[in-house]
Amino acid sequence: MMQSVLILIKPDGLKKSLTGNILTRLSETKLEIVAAKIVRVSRELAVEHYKHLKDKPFFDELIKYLQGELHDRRKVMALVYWGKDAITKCRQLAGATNPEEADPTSIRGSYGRITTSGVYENAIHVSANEEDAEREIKLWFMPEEIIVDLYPIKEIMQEKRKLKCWD
Ligand code: DAT
Ligand code: MG
Repeated sequence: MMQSVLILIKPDGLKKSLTGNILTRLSETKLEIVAAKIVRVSRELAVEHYKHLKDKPFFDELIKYLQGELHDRRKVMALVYWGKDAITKCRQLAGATNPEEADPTSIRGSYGRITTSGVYENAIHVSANEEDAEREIKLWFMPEEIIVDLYPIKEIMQEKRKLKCWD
């Protein structure tokens, strides 16, 4: 089944200079990258992304982690991969959520750790299923930032909207 999936290289992955290694591992899937960017993560974006975990005791630390406050790297790399069984392939390569339980050859098994305060630093986010993928891709990307039409769009006219452009 053709699927799209949101991948985030989290602040620990960036701080540890793992971007290249992680992208190399993901390239084993032969999936196509259809969107990519570096994002400064607002609290609102982080809370919306992880809203299914808002009642967990680790939620506040998790939000700080995604925002880069634990690593002094206030950015993540966001990508959309597209292709056959994209979610299954990327989840498999990423490994289990808990990096100590992840297959040691997986991305999280290789590069993740649990901090002394109990945060799972697992280097990478991968959407868990098609419903999550659609919600997350729409949260992190505008339609024009993705080079293929993944989901239906509508066009709206917006006047008096302030835009930054090159001088
Ligand atoms: P996944 O990232 O594998 O989809 P998830 O959506 O259940 O897993 O959790 C999102 C993130 O929250 C996960 O990458 C790390 C953190 N997390 C999950 N369970 C945790 C726990 N028991 N203790 C600490 N952090 C946890
Ligand atoms: Mg998840």
